[in-house]
Amino acid sequence: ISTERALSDGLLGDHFDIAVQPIVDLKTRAPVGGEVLLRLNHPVQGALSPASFIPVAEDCGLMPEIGHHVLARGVEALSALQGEPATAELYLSINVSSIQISQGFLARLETLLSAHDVDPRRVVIELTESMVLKADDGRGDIIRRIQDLGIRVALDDFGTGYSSFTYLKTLRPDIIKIDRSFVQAGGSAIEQGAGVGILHRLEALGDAVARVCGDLDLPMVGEGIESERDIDYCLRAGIRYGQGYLFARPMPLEEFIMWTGARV
Ligand code: G
Ligand code: G
Ligand code: MN
Ligand code: NA
Repeated sequence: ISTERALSDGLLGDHFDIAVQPIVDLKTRAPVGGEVLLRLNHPVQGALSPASFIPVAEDCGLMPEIGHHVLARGVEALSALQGEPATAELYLSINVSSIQISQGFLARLETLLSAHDVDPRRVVIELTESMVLKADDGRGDIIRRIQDLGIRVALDDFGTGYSSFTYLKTLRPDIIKIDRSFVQAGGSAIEQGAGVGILHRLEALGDAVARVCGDLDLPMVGEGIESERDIDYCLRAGIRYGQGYLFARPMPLEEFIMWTGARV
């Protein structure tokens, strides 16, 4: 069957789920939050990767509905974390696709937060820079109103687009997520036999990105931390927080609550 069909089956049959990956303070290794990641477990096709089905969902118009589902599950997850003293302070970072950002999104988010009595300061909305945020298309205003509620906005995959630095001015994010290509170029990639020339170029670009964000006092989260070398690089570059397989893979919410509860 087609991916489009699997997506509509997924919505009808409630086969979408979320996984959560811990985000830690790289100095203490204590968890500070988690990233909510969408999963689709199709009864026939098995687990499908969001990297492949999200573009299809956007093309066939199903992304808003899938996005609403993730948002609701993310806020419910925050409410569950609030129930345990050990995890009540953690934040969750929810990926939002550009086509979801509308007046309706803002209203929905506010309704969810008050229905579940969740503090907006524990919500991070993760946007990718590859979704072009033109200052004049109205999304910039909505993003500012999201921030006015106390919700933080993170810029994902930072440094991989064409105009990264201009986004810092137009969007004014609260958190920057440093793409794993930079983290690993400065850290573990050399062990994995990547070419030295490309690594040096990536490392120089990563250093520049980290320096600009550091100068702006923007907290940074290093992605794709797979070895101690990646942690060392992040701390040298001023990247205080991180996520990656070295700490934990994305996991079901119940596991995330146990994992973080045992470590905070
Ligand atoms: O979890 P995984 O590495 O398979 O995710 C692959 C890609 O899909 C990542 O780029 C991630 O940001 C994106 N992604 C995961 N969950 C969501 C989601 O709920 N909404 C959107 N828009 N993107 C997501
Ligand atoms: O940037 P984005 O939101 O797409 O990143 C989330 C994706 O990164 C998820 O698909 C997650 O599974 C993946 N991921 C998380 N940690 C690691 C890691 O240490 N190494 C690699 N290769 N991918 C990771
Ligand atoms: Mn992300
Ligand atoms: Na990313």
